[in-house]
Amino acid sequence: MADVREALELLAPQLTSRSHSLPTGCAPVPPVDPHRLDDSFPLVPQRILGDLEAALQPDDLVISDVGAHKLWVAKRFPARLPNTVIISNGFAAMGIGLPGAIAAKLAQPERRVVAVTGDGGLLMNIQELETAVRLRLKFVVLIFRDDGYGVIRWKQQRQFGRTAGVEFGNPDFVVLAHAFGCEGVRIKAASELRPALERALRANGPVLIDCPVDYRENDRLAEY
Ligand SMILES: Cc1ncc(C[n+]2csc(CCOP(=O)(O)OP(=O)(O)O)c2C)c(N)n1
Repeated sequence: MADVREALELLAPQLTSRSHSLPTGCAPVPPVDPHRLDDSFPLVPQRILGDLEAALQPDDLVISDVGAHKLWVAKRFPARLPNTVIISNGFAAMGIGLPGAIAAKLAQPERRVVAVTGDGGLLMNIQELETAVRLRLKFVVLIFRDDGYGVIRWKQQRQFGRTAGVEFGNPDFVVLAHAFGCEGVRIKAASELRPALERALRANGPVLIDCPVDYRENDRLAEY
């Protein structure tokens, strides 16, 4: 605890300037990740994001909810143009993905939009599918489904060697989508994802894609 002004005045003289090795505007180019071609099922996060990148144009919009999927988007999904990857950070409120996609389509109807979300975050605001259907908005919701609070499960396991209170049962997302009057697709093999994304991006209304994910890959998040 300290008085902010006093602390800053003491710290400021200790700052030294640092030279940046990269010119402004350039990011280091990450290595090509071989897991982007992984055919295993449930899908690894790298494969899901690789297929998403392949299905999208550089000016399409990706909006991420909060959870392990967000860490993957933040670290491994390249924003090819400014303001094309929007992430709930800071207070990091779960549940923003689906309403965020609705807001994006209302603000910029011509843009193609994909909300990337965990099953937990999606279920916090699933009622907004009614809004999307009523307003006839076209966008895709890509669910990283792991039947639990993935990032919390991962952190508990790393910190305590066990988990508690992080598993839950999901509704059948395809049936739920139909109940709201929109399309729902379940991915049953890695090869199905990219064509499903491409079809969903051409659809006439919101489409939910239920994509099972293998979060055992999360430890690789620290690799680069
Ligand atoms: C409204 C809200 N409640 C709780 C949290 C804490 N929290 C952050 S991530 C997370 C779990 C996310 O689970 P899920 O949406 O299924 O995504 P996954 O981690 O499985 O990708 C929780 C509970 C939060 N950020 N916001």
